[in-house]
Amino acid sequence: MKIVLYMYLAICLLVLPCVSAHGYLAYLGIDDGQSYTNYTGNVPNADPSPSVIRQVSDISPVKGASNPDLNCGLNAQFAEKVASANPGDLLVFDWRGGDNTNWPHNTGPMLTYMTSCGSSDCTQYNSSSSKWFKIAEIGIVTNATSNNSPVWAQQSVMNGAFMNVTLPSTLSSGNYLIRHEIIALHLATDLGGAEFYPACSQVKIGGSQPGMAEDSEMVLFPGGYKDTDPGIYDPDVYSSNSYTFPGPPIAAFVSGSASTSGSSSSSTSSATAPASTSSTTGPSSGGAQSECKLQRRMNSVVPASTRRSLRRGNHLPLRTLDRREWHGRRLGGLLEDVITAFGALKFCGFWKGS
Ligand SMILES: [Cu+2]
Repeated sequence: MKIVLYMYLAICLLVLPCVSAHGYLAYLGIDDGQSYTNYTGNVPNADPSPSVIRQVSDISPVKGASNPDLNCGLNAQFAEKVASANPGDLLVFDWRGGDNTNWPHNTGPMLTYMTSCGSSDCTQYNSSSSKWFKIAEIGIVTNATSNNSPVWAQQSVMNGAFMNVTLPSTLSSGNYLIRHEIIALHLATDLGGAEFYPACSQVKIGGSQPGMAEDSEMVLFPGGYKDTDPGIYDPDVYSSNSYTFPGPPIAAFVSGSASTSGSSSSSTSSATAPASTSSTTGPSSGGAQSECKLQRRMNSVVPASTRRSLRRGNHLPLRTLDRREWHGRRLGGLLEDVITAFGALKFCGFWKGS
């Protein structure tokens, strides 16, 4: 067993792809029902092109709930551009692994927050003391593709799906950062093991609606989470089908808007409303989770260049998944620890010297 581990480690360190066990937000799409605009994010640490997505310095996760990088990702930089969107538009988040393959993790929730940039256009807005409100969250779902067994929604992202979130239909106009976050919990059985992947996008919301979060519904990042939160330090993550989301509740005005958009879908967009409703997560997930949708079949307005194949038949029940992947997870966790330790020893010098 140890021999296998060392061999795997050696191969891993020599052949860099194992670095891609993390990832980043590669694209943000905005679908208004008539047209689809796809914004490209910058590969972490690459020479940046103008984007609406704030570039991070590495595909690695943010570790620790009090880490300043919990705000917008590792060493996040201001982005040059601002996306235009309107209340009720569909946000389409396309997460990728570092080598541009599928997102590598399948355990843990996905959450979406927003904060106002005030009167500025967000391109120079420092959000470290800005208050964020939650507009969506999704965790364990039960649906037809999982044979009605509980499964993390993140599994579908690993399988190649986009993550869809509808902008609240009463969201007041103005300049906002959208903070979409994946929390990977495969190491969360240890305190501090959770991996945070926040990504911030700069948008300008049109219209003239009144919807805003209450002050009591808003949090700072860092500040909104604690390492000991049950949804962050989760010893039962492999044995339980229940999950407690970290952070504040979804702002009340959002769910108010959800029922409004349901009854007036014809006035918003006949193209997206049925599509997003049909991909909801089934009877057990009402309310808040219905705001947060996975795009399981390709929307016809998504350009062919951005379409990614959805692998079918890969939606295993949670417990089956646990058994099959437990060893892989333990190995992966150990590998991360070892690689981190090697990094601390300035591995390259160590390697050459030996
Ligand atoms: Cu990772």
